[in-house]
Amino acid sequence: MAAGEGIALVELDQDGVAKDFRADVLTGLAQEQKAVPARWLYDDAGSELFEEITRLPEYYPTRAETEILSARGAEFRELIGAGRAVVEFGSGSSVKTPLLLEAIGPAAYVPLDISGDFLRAAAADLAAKFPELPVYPVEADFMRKVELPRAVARYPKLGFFPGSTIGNMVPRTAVDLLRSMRATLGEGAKLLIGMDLIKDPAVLRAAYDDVQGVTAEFNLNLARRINRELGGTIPVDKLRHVARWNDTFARIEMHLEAVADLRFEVSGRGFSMAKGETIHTENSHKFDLRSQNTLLLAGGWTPVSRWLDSEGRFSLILADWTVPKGAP
Ligand code: AVJ
Repeated sequence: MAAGEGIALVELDQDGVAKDFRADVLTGLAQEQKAVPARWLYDDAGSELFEEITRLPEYYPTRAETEILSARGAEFRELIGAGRAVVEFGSGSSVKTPLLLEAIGPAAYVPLDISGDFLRAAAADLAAKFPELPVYPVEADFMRKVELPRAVARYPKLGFFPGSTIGNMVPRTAVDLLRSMRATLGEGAKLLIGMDLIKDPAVLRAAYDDVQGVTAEFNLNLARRINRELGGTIPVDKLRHVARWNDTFARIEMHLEAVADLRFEVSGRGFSMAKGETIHTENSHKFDLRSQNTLLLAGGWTPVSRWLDSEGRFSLILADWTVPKGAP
């Protein structure tokens, strides 16, 4: 069976995507600090490279979060309860999602993703693993309120947002997303969200600049994608992957740094970079326990429980839709 066969989906508008990519790149390269939104890292090649990253010895987040999901199933079941509709923000991981579903015994599973292809593949995968579980994939941009399928209207919801993907957003965007999730999930919902923790910057830098150079390839793939899809002439061999710890904003930043003065074109427009100048390609914010609470509360979610992996590197937080009443 083809991935997702029999699961109805609105087709993604590929022309629209290409236009958005061009607009984001042309705008971003014209800025004083060149920057391209991180979502464009994830074409097919980029998504495969990210999968490879999750298996690197230096990249601890995936292993740490998976450890929590495997070890704490009974507690999830107790605190979340059976019979919810699990709404996953993003297509779902073939490892993490089954661990959660196995633990809590949900009534339905609703993966949300902007990319129809990943969504179809993930939904088919899940449906095969859990033949009894109704799966309702929705192709949508979850940065805004999403209309959920009518079939899950009667169930209380559990939002699932693993991977510390929230950390890719600057705080004001993260808060917008948390509020959209609140609107999407509705009264009585809970949210299980992964957030990476602040730690020794050397450990963080290694996680984003591995010795095998896979993360470098992942970052450089963005320049290759620009050349491929937008008629670019970026000399990729003159760009260098850099992972920096920005302590003020508590985030790892990925940049592509020019190792010489460069001139190139994208979609017929000329750009230049002085040696040492960078294109900022991704932020990965890290948190301490209080900054996690503050971010969640600002987004309308009350933290109720938190789990760390055995080495204290990563956390999963359960939050509640109910906002505490109190003065002022
Ligand atoms: C998928 C966004 C969670 O920020 O750790 C990994 C992406 N970038 N290595 C992260 C990423 C470089 C990853 N997220």
